[in-house]
Amino acid sequence: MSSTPATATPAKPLHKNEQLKAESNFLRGHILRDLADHSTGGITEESGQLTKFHGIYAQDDRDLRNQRRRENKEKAFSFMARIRVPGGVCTPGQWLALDRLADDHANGTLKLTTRQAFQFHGILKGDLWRTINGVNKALLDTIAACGDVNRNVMCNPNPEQSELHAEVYAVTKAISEHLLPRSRAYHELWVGDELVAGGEPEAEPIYGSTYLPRKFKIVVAVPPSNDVDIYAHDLGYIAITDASGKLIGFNVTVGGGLGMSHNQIDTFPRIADVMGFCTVQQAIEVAEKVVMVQRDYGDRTERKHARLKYTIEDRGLAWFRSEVEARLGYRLGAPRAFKFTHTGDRYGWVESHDGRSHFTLFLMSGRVRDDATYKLKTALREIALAHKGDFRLTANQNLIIANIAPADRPQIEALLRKHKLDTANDASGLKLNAMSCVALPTCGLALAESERYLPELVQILEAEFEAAGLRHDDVTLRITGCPNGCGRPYLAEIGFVGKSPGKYNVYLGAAFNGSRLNTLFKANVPETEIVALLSPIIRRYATERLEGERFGDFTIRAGFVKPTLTPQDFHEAKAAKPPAAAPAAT
Ligand code: SRM
Ligand code: SF4
Repeated sequence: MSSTPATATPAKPLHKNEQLKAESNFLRGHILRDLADHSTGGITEESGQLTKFHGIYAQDDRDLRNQRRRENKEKAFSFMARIRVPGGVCTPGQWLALDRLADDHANGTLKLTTRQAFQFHGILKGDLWRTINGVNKALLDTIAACGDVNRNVMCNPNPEQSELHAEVYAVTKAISEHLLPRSRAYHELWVGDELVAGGEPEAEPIYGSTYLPRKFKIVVAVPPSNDVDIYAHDLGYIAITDASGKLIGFNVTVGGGLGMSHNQIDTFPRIADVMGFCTVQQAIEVAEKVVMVQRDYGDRTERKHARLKYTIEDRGLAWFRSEVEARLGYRLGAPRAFKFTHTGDRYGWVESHDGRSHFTLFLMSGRVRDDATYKLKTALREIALAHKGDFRLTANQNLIIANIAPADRPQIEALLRKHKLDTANDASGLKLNAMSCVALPTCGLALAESERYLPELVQILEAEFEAAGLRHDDVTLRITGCPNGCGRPYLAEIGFVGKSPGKYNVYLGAAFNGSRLNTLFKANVPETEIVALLSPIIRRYATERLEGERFGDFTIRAGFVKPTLTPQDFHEAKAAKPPAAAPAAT
């Protein structure tokens, strides 16, 4: 097994990040030097690229940018840290530790992400070490939560099917562990007291010294729930069970991804393909080989073209499968039948067959904070103090208070009542299926508001649904502040993608079960025109829909948008344009 990527001579020069990674001494670079530099609250661009591999993003408060510029001050730098939580499972003790760290060193909020992770925002440079060290003391970490490596591995958190979940979760954890970078840099920098030595020879048997061309994401879905949005990810596993409900293996999906750039036709969201079937025992090596093929063939010259979806799009699924199979030394099986019915979460109480109870709670944008109107963080802290089971972060930014023993349920119920969380799920079908990305003020890439606009957006649209008699209809609504797709807007029945302040591209027509992308309905829509644009469609849906017809399906049947935005459409659009440069790494 080679430890360095076997790339042929590239037609284009490698992206500068490739050299940075190669010369970083396995992700150390000058991070330590930059952290010790008290003359600035930031770090260098190079260190900013490397800290991502440690789960840390350099950011600045964009609300303050203009003022700071006027005052001739440097940007209001701070850091975001993403905490890896494989499968989204954490203990009440870990929740409490993060709750405290958020108050002590970050902006006092906890953010549950669309990939079952936590984020802290607003950590000042001087507090970074204590924060990351504190995370590790809570037996969590931020390793590889970002960067050109495999990230947090997600899985369906459903505690109802507890035995199946335990099996699926075990595979999820094992894949996650197997694909972690082997470099000791993270531990030297953030965990141990010793300074970075860097003298020990190291190797990255899976990644090589330049890691992957780009980020890599893996999820495990358990039908009929597609809560993890399997088609949006580089590599996915669809759990297949026998007649008795026992896990027998997985359909393997590859090549999903959502990020795109406005007005760049060569970048596009892509639905993953089902590549084959593997047994439970084969799942880890399949992940390893898929990652290695992408390591060797992914485009290292153009980061916007470096995700696995483009490797597969350019070379074809058959080629990709045969590369993976050649490295495995065996053929993958034929995919088995499966059916997804929905992407969202199922709210409220459920009981598993062992008598334990689980409560799924809607959290707007996954943000946990205390503010003047409501003290959600305090409420969840009190629950964590009392709770003896575990917490599950969902792929929809929600929270499951899971595994409550029968004797403990009255106490949790009382706390939910006390904090009015027992009624938090009595919201409209639109709200309960709504997600946003973070966007302003922390995200450096945001073109428009997202998390801060979602409550208003939900309010104005749910009024329309309610007026049409559709308050309890589940319709997926997702918004992002830019086209990168962090809130998976291209898989929403109604998707908003930020174009510029106050303006959004509006997408319609995705499948409720996450199996079909939506299509651009109208570009550059000002916030003030959203209701006028969508209200007639909502009203027609109420009166013209067929029995059981979903909103996304209706918008297609009624002719508001074309059926789907498939890779084929992009091929055709591309064919109409002069050919793009050939992929470089072969
Ligand atoms: Fe994302 C970059 C937030 C899920 C596609 N994403 C970012 C950054 C780090 C901005 C940056 O690079 O400077 C955002 C930090 C904002 C902040 O202030 O916190 C950010 N992404 C998020 C989160 C927190 C959104 C949320 O509100 O939950 C999600 C964290 C997930 C996690 O725990 O790991 C998040 N990002 C996603 C998803 C959804 C998913 O994976 O299910 C996508 C689309 C799927 C995909 O990867 O294709 C996504 N994020 C991106 C991209 C576009 C990647 C691409 O292939 O083009 C970027 C930009 C980039 O990588 O250059 C990005
Ligand atoms: Fe930032 Fe864009 Fe992701 Fe939103 S979608 S968090 S604006 S990168």
